[in-house]
Amino acid sequence: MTLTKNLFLALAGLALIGSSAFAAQTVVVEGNDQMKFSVNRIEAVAGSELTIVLKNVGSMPKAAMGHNLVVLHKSANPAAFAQAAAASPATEYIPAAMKDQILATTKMLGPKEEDSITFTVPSEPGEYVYLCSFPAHYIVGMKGVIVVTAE
Ligand SMILES: [Cu+2]
Repeated sequence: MTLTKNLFLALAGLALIGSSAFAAQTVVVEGNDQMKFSVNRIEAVAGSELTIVLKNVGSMPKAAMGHNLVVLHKSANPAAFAQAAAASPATEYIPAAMKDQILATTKMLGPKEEDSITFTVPSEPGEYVYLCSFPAHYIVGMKGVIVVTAE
């Protein structure tokens, strides 16, 4: 996605703050060589539109330090998902058998790459975990939560 479009989305999000009927927000999350996300908690209103931009700001090669951002359904088991993901290198660490647990996911990113996802926040309030599914990254804490509140 281009910088211009990112700026547009950010401005559009700002302009819509306070208007719950058209609530939308864009959150930029960085992933780094220390296997951490820069944002670990995102608050969102049920049914609103959420854009997450993931930027890999590290410099290690993708094969050793790739990052993605996978948003899971509330009912998913993040630890089990991460474990299955680690055994799925052919699909960039997305376990085919658990695709139905995914709300949205970015591509697996190498250094200095970025990707974004836009999706409708679930209507059911609660905590929705997001994680990086690269092997071992979830275990060392490359995860966060989207806290969904009622409209
Ligand atoms: Cu990662």
